[in-house]
Amino acid sequence: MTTPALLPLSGRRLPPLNLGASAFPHHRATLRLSEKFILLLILSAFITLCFGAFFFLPDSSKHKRFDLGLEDVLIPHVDTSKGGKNLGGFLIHGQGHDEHRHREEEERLRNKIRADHEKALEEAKEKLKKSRDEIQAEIQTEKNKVVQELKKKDSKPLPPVPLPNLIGINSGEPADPDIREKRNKAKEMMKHAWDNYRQYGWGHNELKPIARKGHTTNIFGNSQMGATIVDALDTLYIMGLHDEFREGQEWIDKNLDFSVNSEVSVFEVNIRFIGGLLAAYYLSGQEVFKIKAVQLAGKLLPAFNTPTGIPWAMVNLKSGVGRNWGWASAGSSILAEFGTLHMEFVHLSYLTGDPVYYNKVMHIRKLLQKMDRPNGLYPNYLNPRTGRWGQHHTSVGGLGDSFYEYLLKAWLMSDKMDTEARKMYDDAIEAIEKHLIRKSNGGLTFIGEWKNGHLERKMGHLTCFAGGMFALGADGSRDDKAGHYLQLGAEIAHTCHESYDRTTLKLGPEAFKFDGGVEAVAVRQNEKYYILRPEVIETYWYMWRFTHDPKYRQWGWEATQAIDKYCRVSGGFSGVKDVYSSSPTYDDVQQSFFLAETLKYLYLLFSNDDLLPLDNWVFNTEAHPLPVLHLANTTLSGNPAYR
Ligand code: DMJ
Repeated sequence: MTTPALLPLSGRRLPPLNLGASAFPHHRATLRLSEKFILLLILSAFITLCFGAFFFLPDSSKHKRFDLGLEDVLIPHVDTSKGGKNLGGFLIHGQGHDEHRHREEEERLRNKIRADHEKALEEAKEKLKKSRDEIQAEIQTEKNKVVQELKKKDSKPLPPVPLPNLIGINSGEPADPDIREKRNKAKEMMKHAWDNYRQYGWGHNELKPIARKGHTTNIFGNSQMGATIVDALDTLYIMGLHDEFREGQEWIDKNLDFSVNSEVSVFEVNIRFIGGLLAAYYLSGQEVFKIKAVQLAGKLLPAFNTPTGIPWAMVNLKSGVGRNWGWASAGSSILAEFGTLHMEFVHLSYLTGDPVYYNKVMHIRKLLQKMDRPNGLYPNYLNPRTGRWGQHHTSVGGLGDSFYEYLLKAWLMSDKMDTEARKMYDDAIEAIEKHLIRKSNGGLTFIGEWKNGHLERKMGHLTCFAGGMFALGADGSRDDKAGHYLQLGAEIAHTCHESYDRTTLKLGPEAFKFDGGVEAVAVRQNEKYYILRPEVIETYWYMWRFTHDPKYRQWGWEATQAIDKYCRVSGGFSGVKDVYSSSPTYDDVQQSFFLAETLKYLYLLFSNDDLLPLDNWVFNTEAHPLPVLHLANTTLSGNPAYR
């Protein structure tokens, strides 16, 4: 799923504060000070003000507050032993009361204020004497203390659960030297992408390989969450890049912090971060990944606090406040977003023994089951307040795609016990085949988009994942139509290959048409880009696993070469803006999914099938492998792990 019209990141940094040469004789330059430092200055100014007020305002205690003939005065006091009457913390004393004691009291207070004031001024002066680096180091130490405290609070020990069958983690070396070389090429590309991110973008979400600096988009919020590190971990692991894996683990252990005032996409954070952390945990056995995944999941839960339980698209990790994308039809949540949580959330319940995650996603499923579906199709938009569909648009590409994928994968992941998910998948695919899948005049099978009863004859790069999905779902299909679905998968793979082959760069456009004499070609300028997406290669890999037809490896190799030739730059890999142009310009973004998915699928395509076998592993929509949970002789909700 992609989110159209990604908004620029709204950085919320404090503006640089110019204190000038007189404030900092040794530091003439403009300094950007931390919040703490600014607070200190404000505090010091405030104390000065109080101090001044105390000395220079007229002495109010000498004035009579009430002219009742009693000439009473009000002074702050709480001692009632002198026979006075306590009125809300103030003591009323009669005329002739010991004025001496009164003055002493005043003097004592003045002295105390003077001493406090001087102490605060001294402290402030001391701070100002320190260099910028020293101040920053102090602030960092304070921050670390807080993070450690939070860590202690958050990392309650999780109950031990039996680990599922983790087969085929370190296998896959092909005997054929030619295939081995191709596999090594995928690994070398991974190393190039990682090393450059390591050098120029470390800790940022993504890399700008040409500007050679960090990059982010609004899906990750406004903080540096190291999206590329988390997304890349399992690819590094299966490629045997263990030093790089350890570097990533260390960064995550020390720096990945979710207590940040940052609004993130629930879907993206789930598939990339929770999926990535869970896969890293299962592959490596390192507890830190499981703990981080559970901490993060806890931060996403407030997104489900809507009248229907359909989550908001975005949530602020600190405040828990959620909302939807401004561009979504009638304030709706998006099918591919709230419908792509199931795999990760079931694993979270399995690993923690806490049913809360499982219940959230099952609630979504139950709600969807009850709803009317126009022509049997699921619209992309659902309003989380009213529980009603928004616009009747249906897509197997952006906004819809991974919802269908997760129905199938929920069934596979449950060791085929979750037959309810399989039924929903079968029903949905039948409706899609009837209303959305067509053959072009030139004989290419394509999946169009359904818009208010009309079929748009356009297919997105994202939709190309469906070839692999049909093949994966062939076994176990209704009416034993395995052959039919494998064939459908092959036809989609062929169409998507054509969309690559009909370009100058041999890389696929974002969307392509089957209309007005055009076949598998992008027409609009803003649909001609390639941003290192994985879906076509993903389908080649599934088709290879199920058929072993060498053409899929051949097509995968063509894509590898094209990416290496046109997207590789010295600072990493970049997307290109026009795949039909012989001198393309770069978009200067190395997407985290390039490391998580594109390069992983290429590596798997040139590996033997015993690396992460599909009977034991199910890949989430970001290509993070999660093991099948063998919950034999029980239903999901009846499994003790979920109670
Ligand atoms: C990935 O983040 C995931 O595959 C998602 O489901 C949709 N597409 C992007 C990459 O294209």
